[in-house]
Amino acid sequence: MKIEKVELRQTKMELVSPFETSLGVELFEEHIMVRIDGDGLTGWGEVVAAPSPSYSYETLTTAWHVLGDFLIPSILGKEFQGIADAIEPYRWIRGHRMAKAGVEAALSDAFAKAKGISLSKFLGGTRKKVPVGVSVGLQSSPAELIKVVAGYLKDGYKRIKIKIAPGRDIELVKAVRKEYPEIQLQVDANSAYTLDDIKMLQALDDYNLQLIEQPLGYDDIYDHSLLQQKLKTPICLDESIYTVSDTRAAIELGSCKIINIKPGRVGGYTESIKIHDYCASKNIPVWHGGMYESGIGRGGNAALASLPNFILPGDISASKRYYKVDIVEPEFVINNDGTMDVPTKPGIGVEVNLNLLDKFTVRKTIYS
Ligand code: OSB
Ligand code: MG
Repeated sequence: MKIEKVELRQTKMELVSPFETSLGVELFEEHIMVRIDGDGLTGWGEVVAAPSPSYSYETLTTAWHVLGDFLIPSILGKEFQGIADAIEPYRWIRGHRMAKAGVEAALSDAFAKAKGISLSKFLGGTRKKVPVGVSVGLQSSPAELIKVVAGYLKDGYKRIKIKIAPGRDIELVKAVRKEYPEIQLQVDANSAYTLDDIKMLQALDDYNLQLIEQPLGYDDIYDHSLLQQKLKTPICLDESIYTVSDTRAAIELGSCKIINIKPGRVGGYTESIKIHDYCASKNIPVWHGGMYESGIGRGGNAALASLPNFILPGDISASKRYYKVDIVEPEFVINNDGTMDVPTKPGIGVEVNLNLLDKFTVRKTIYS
């Protein structure tokens, strides 16, 4: 396929409810949509960088810069046989994984469409439905949290993840467990604690949590190994894992028993699959994280999560859990059994609604 044109759009979509974590509060989701055209085909990808460098050092501005000045010029006008040679021209760029992942997603969508197969099949997925859960932000009180969780359980979600932060942790977990002794429950600290908080973290062992996500430093692997030795609950790393090499270090050191994979965080599907395969070879389950993607990114997430070692439910919720209207048709929905159907049509398997996309676009540049 020849890469004839690339379009970048920064979008701004209002969330149905504010999302609070230990990193701050979000009311809108601003991402960059990548559209790649060639051979009469169109591929779509989503760059999950945020306005500020909080979850990741990347921002909308750094991603736009790296995309426009380095990533897009490296592939524009060139002809590629497949995804392996299409990502080669920009492999020299260090870091900036969210920007790279958006490009690899758009390329993969286009290549899958060229073959007439779903992205799931293109990536090596084996399942038609994937188990999904919901990530619940910090709420104003334990009572409010119970109300919100009740709503999601009613919607069909079988796994609840709650965000925790210092001073807003054990009592939230206690309240949810009291109300729902049996549900699959996990917590995400987004790096809010240190080894000095070991007493509180050990107290979480009493609540039968599926996992504790990223309790310590966002770039730490070693301290997590010390913590895991002192906890019964499995630690799952999110922020600390960028590569299969990080994954190997974390598993060999005993820093975690579970890995969260987000293609944006690790630089695309190719690295995601390497991490998935390595974890499978070590009997380490993985699950698919989320970055509040629009339907464009969500289609890719559902496809990747259909690979066999994505064992635990993903943070891949229905479109309406995030947005009043999504920019794809059909929107993503959840089944009664807590699963989501993996799209079967070619590529990401959903159509982008260009009118709606225009409505949410705040900045656009075309490269050709
Ligand atoms: O830590 O998993 C996280 C969203 C943005 C940044 C980081 C995280 C999250 C989520 C949301 O937890 C998951 C979702 O998309 O539903
Ligand atoms: Mg997380």
